[in-house]
Amino acid sequence: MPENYPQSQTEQRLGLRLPATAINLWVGPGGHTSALHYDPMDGTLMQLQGEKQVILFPPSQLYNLYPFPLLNYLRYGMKRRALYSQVYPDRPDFESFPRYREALNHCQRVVVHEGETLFIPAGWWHEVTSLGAGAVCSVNRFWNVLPLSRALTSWSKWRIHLGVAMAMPHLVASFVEAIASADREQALRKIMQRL
Ligand SMILES: O=C(O)CCC(=O)C(=O)O
Repeated sequence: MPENYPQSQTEQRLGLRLPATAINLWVGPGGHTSALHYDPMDGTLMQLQGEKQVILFPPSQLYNLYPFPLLNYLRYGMKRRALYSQVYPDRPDFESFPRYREALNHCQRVVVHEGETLFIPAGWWHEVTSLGAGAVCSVNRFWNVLPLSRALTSWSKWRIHLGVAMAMPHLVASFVEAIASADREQALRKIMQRL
């Protein structure tokens, strides 16, 4: 790990060694919600100011949470990704998504307070809501899944790699279109933001 990439004590204790991304800063008002999704990497969410409620479901509930279909990658590229659920936990539509009732039997809710770090293992679904009225601030970062056997046997992870491969034709077409467009720079930036 580079020297300028300090690891918190919690991350050390968890045995996280190989960062997969830089640190992301999340600042927003109370009431903001990051929609129910999972990440194909291990994640740590460190709370710097205010509190966040996190609703969690284990990877076993993948299909009870109705992820967007993989075929979306062919049609929309990286726009409607299969790591997002179609269910809104605070107003579930049981008629359209009946298996969500079963997922609720596996649901866990935690509140992350200032100074605390939540470890979210790869494949675990989470919806994150900032609590209170003031500004809420946290940082997260992602870690490569170790040991390798854990990564290789995770279907949640494989289906995302598969999706990215399926998005390639759409992505190439978008690049070609952007390069040919009048506002090339902005069009290219828009594509990069989605990756
Ligand atoms: O804090 C948030 O709103 C989202 C964080 C998140 O999704 C994560 O840490 O993986």
